[in-house]
Amino acid sequence: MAFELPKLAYAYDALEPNIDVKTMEIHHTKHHQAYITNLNNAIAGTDTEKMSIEDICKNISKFPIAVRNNGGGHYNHSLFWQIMAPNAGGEPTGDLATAINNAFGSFADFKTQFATAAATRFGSGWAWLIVKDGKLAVSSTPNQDNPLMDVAEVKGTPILGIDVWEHAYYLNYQNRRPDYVASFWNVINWNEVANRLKSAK
Ligand code: MN3
Repeated sequence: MAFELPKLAYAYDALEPNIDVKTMEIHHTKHHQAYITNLNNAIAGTDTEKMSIEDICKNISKFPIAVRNNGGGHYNHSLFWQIMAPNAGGEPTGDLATAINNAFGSFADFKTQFATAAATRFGSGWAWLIVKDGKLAVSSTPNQDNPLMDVAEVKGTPILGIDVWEHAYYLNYQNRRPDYVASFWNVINWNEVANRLKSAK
């Protein structure tokens, strides 16, 4: 079974004005599709075709770089589309809010750490909120790596992630990555992040 581009649960213009329609459309249909096409080409005819994308990531050191880059790209973007939603944002509640307060002191302190990780990731990459040893932590990874990968500097289960490749924001924000990160808070689907926390524990 080849990997396929997941459908979005909302329209390309649904995250306006925080993420513009053109960026969403190109990001999903061109960038994410390219990672999937290249991943499928890299694993065609091998046993890897039977593996889940999560298991591929967890064993990524055993694979060629094309699988690392494109498999990571597929996993990361699949998560990214789900942890965003229209009419979202605000602050998390319930167990997720408690876990954030326990790990970072407050939601404001978490936001600062996450935004700093996103702003200071040099070049292309991702910033993450992960579950590590049952607790929440912030990390970042280069390129299309992610914290599931056995090569990650900080390993854990990602429950929230932001794409800080220029293709994720350049049309609307040009070089202003911090402005893009600031707008990202308006589109976070905290229900999905809370569900991922539950599954990760
Ligand atoms: Mn991207």
